[in-house]
Amino acid sequence: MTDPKFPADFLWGVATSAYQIEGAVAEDGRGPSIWDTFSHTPGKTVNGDTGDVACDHYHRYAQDVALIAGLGLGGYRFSISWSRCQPQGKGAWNPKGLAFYDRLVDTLLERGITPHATLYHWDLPQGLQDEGGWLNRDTALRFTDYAVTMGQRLGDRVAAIATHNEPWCTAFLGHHSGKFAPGLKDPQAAVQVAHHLLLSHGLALQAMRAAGVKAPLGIVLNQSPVTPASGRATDRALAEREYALFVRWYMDPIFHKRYPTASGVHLYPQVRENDFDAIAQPLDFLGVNYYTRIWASTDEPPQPAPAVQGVTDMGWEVYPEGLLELLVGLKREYTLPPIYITENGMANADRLVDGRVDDAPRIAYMRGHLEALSRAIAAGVDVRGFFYWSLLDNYEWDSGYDKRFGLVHVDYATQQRTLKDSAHWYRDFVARQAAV
Ligand code: IFM
Repeated sequence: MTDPKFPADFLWGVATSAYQIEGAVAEDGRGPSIWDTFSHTPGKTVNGDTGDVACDHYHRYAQDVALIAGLGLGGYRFSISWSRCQPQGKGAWNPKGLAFYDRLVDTLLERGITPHATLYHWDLPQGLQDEGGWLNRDTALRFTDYAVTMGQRLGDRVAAIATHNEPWCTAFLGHHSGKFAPGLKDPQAAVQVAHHLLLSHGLALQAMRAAGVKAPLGIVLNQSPVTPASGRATDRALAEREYALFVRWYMDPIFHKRYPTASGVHLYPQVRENDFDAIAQPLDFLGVNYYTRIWASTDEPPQPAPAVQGVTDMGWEVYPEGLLELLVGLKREYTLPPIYITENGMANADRLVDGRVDDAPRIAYMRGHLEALSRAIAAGVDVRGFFYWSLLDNYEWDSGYDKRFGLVHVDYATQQRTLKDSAHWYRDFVARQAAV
């Protein structure tokens, strides 16, 4: 099989996030986050798993950076734990927490790996949650202060700073379905939280630029195309509504200074004058996380997606063409900045047998998505890099340690790391790209 061919300067990387890998939750002055509280609440996560130890990356970061270097990758996307740097989310800073990210960034640079930082990957300091969390508009101002401090500290050494990772998840899973921290179940709260997240993004971009932060600035959104289950008007209307809520809700305020309207969308947040002006800051890049498509069926029970290419261990349909459909659709609808695929990957029921993990389905998933991505680039979408999710098996939120997304297998009892077959495949694929 011939490889799809990517531009010579395309950035190949892997991604992680702080709470999912760092552990060391009570060390060196880190304050608690909403995920510490949530994961320690009985019944919220599979097996009651928490991120207390996770991959122990806080202590093993140099070994993990060496793994990335060994794979021949040029990029690493990580997130910063706000409460490690500013334990209460406002007020005093924690020198030891700040020093950890200095060390991480410097170690990456020594190894020739380009750091891409994300400021917020769902772990709000618990102190701010106690004052209302993202429902409190003031949190957007606290986030702006945090962004400026981190931007000034790291902005001369990282190649990108994203404000938020997947605000849909914080808003919807955190405040509507209640599956994620802080576990609220209030649809009106969810749209208000989404608005405050977007506002915080825009205010942070403005403030970081005003403070002279040098790194390119953007946001990371989880996105999917939506396929109506049939040609029926009801399914098509549902598909339009789902796309409005999942994709346009975050794109339209940034690119068009408004929330989308679609039939059946009836919840809107309170928006103050000038909020859209604040939100719609120019982006230096857009991060797109793609895993699967959404299937819109109004049948009762809803028809499942055909999933002819299988499903992952999360139960998500494998649908690589969706990445092409999504990107081409975005390009048609918005004036896009350069794009990075900041996450793409699959959970697989991996097993370590005699020192080897045979994860052929992951290799097929990666190959399929990279082919789709190369077609999107050929269609004119300006994509600059790809980060596989994730470097390591890690803490998959409410699914605990049950779901394995890593290129590298982690034995949580010993913290032993073992490259899976997919890691070898990715390393060879990237090497072949450089060789052509
Ligand atoms: O593990 C998550 C990550 O934190 C955000 N994007 C999706 C991944 C897989 O569920």
